[in-house]
Amino acid sequence: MTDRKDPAKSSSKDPAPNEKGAGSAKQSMGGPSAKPRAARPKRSLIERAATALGSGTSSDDAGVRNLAAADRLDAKFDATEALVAAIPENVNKPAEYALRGKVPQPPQGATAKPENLDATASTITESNESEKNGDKAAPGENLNQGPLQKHRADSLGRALTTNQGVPVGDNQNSLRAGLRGPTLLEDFILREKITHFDHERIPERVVHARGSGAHGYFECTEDITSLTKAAPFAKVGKRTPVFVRFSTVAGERGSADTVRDVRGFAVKFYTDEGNWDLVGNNIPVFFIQDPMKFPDVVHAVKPEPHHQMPQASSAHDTFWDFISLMPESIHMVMWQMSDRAIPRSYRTMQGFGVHTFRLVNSAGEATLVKFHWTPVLGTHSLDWDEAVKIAGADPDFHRRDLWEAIEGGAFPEYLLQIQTFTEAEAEAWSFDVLDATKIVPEELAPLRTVGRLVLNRNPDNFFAETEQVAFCTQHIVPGIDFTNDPLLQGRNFSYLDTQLLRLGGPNFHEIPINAPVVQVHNNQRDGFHRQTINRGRVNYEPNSLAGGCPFQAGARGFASVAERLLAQQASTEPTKLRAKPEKFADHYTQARLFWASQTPIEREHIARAFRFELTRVQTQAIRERMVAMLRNVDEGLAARVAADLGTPLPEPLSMVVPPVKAPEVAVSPALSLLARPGDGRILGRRVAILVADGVAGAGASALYDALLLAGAVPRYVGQRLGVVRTAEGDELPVEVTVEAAPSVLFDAAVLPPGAGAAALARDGLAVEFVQLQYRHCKPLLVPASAASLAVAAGVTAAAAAAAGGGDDPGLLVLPDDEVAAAAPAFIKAIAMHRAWQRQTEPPAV
Ligand code: HDE
Repeated sequence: MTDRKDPAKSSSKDPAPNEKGAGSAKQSMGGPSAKPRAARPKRSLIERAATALGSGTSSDDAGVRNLAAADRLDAKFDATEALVAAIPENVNKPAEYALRGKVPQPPQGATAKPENLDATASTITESNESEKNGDKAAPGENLNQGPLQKHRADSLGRALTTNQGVPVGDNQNSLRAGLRGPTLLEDFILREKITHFDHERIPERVVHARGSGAHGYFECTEDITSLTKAAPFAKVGKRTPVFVRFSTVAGERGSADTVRDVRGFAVKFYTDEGNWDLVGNNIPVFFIQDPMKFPDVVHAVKPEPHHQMPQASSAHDTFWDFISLMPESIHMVMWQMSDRAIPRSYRTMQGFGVHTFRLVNSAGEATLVKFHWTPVLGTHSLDWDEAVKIAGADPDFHRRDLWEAIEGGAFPEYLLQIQTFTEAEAEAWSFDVLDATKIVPEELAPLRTVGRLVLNRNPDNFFAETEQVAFCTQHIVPGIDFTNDPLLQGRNFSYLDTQLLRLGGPNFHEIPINAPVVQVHNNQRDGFHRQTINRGRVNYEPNSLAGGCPFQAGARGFASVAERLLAQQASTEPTKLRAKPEKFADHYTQARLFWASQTPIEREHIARAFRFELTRVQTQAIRERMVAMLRNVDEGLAARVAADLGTPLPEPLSMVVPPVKAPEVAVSPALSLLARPGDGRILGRRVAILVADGVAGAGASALYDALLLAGAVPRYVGQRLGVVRTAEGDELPVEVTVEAAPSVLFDAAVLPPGAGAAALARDGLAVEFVQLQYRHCKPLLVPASAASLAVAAGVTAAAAAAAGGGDDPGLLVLPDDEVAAAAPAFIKAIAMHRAWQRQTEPPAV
């Protein structure tokens, strides 16, 4: 056991006393040695037997039992006396006070070891085992922790039972008084089943209700122990289990995945020093600067309260009314109108911790930090027209993509990158790092890769895991700390509060997906749905009746960074106030930086997104106010949106302070979505190979195999399920149809080589399939023999390319005999994601 006075001397990491062969309380574990006990009066046999029946022996003879119990109670009594005496006083009390101006360090709690484990037992009858009771508590162990295995249920070979374990004989008929008689209230089996069903739902999350989760691990890849002592970074190569939940923000639990919205990227690290939740988004800034405004921004974006429309969309009056009155939101809104808000996949979007946090090393030194998750497959998004159509064709598009990628072994992977900077550096910048509407440009603090996140296991049960997982920003571990970002401070209150209601009380940490993998020991007790059966009579600290356990961890425990708050304040500033610092008042500099850093096609998409959203707004004055706000970001953008809305250019909105004259960074290429094309692999990309009778089977199947080998998901797409006859006289299976799996569900397409194209050119659905592949700028492989289908779809560029013209890198027009060998070039085009250069306004097809 550790020395209370010098915890640093401890060789053991686990604060639990070694109970195996428990020593005497007189050999106190760091506490002063026990004083000799005063003689005590013997209790009468009757007195002792009253509490001891059945204890210690299972003899049927009451006399034998009573005698055994009496001896054991005596021993318990003696051991308790010794244990309590081993802690003669609370020696740690002085360490709670700053005496003579010296701030104390919390010491480890005083503990003593019982000479007999009965001393801390709730009851000496605990050794009476049964099939239900099992063995008594293992000393120092909370068996609720550890792998999820013990919580999984599998019904192979089992009969149906009620929740009480009673076998259910008939699961088809309720109990009736006669064949045509009324159903009986007595039918407890029916009532239990229906009641449980009626209570199956819990309140959905107020925001981020729609989500998908996966298990995996975080692996530390760089030694940053000089920056942080946080458990996941303890050693290069160390793996920490994680559960990740991706989500949309505005929509309800059953809403579509591909709506224009911010995405949640929440990671729960089950570290060996407790759970750390990094609850981030796929956009590095937020709408507001103060938690006071969170209910307002969420109310504004949610369906309007009178008619509950629109679902999962910001394209309505209340959202833009609010935003146009909240210039601090403009930076976030620029990101939200960009393609970042319509990701291709959870596997191809970034994640950000958003707030500035602190890393703390073992010497207690703190460094400011921003967290970034970067997908190794690159950042890729959908086209807006495509996103809208996917919402109908497959509302589970992102959920399915994540699930299938993991099932198929294409494990999603992200790098953890950090930006670190000192308080002095932050002080010198023109923006405030405590303002969640601002980024720290990479030019000022470069990204450093420190680890990787791999998602390699789908959950067994959506509700038990993905729905019940409870992320909380205040779940941090030693080595990580907060800053005074007011939004973060507000979140630290809000997340606990929300889980209490959503998960029905204060024991949500015991739900298997939320339970840490390390031991949990404290004196919190009771409450709805309590799972842990705590042994003993002690539920307070300090105590001596349980040998001081569980004890305060002292230097090994979490300690907040000792920040000098007053030093940051002007001497005239009141200590308690409601106001924001001056740098928070600059709302436009970074919105301009974002705009300046976008490529032309990204700018085009942003302008169109503003047009779409504001066209849906019904109130002209709100549209105008938004355009007036955009004038402060970019005159060209404002003029374009005004023209598209058919509205004259209004006066710019007034600004609280002018934008920074010479900002540290004017253009940051890293802010472009296209700056991270990925590692060239096409894992999980869905590729349609259109087929019809007469298709050249050899070419089609060679491509199919090559795509499969590259980790993509090729599918033979036809008009009807079944088979098509190939030109060679074989058969190819039709796996999906153009009706059930329309174009928008595929990243690329191959038109059928051989004689198949003619039939498809007469099928409106097949023609539309090709047309939308083209409109959405997806790679298209067009064998010369399929030119008729391309032309029917209006893809005249294919004809041009066939004739030797055209410079569309996504359009591969080839002689039929080159199709089979075209796989590498086609895969390269798919890895490029989209041939945006093809896009015209309005769309050419
Ligand atoms: Fe959240 N947020 N939030 N948020 N948030 C919730 O917690 C809240 C904010 C984020 O997959 C809720 O369990 C307040 C920023 C994610 O389960 C709730 C404020 C960022 C998730 C809540 C913010 C986020 C949530 C709803 C302003 C990006 C989903 C249900 C002070 C860094 C986590 C729940 C999951 C969920 C409150 C602002 C991200 C109500 C009060 C900024 C990814 O507690």
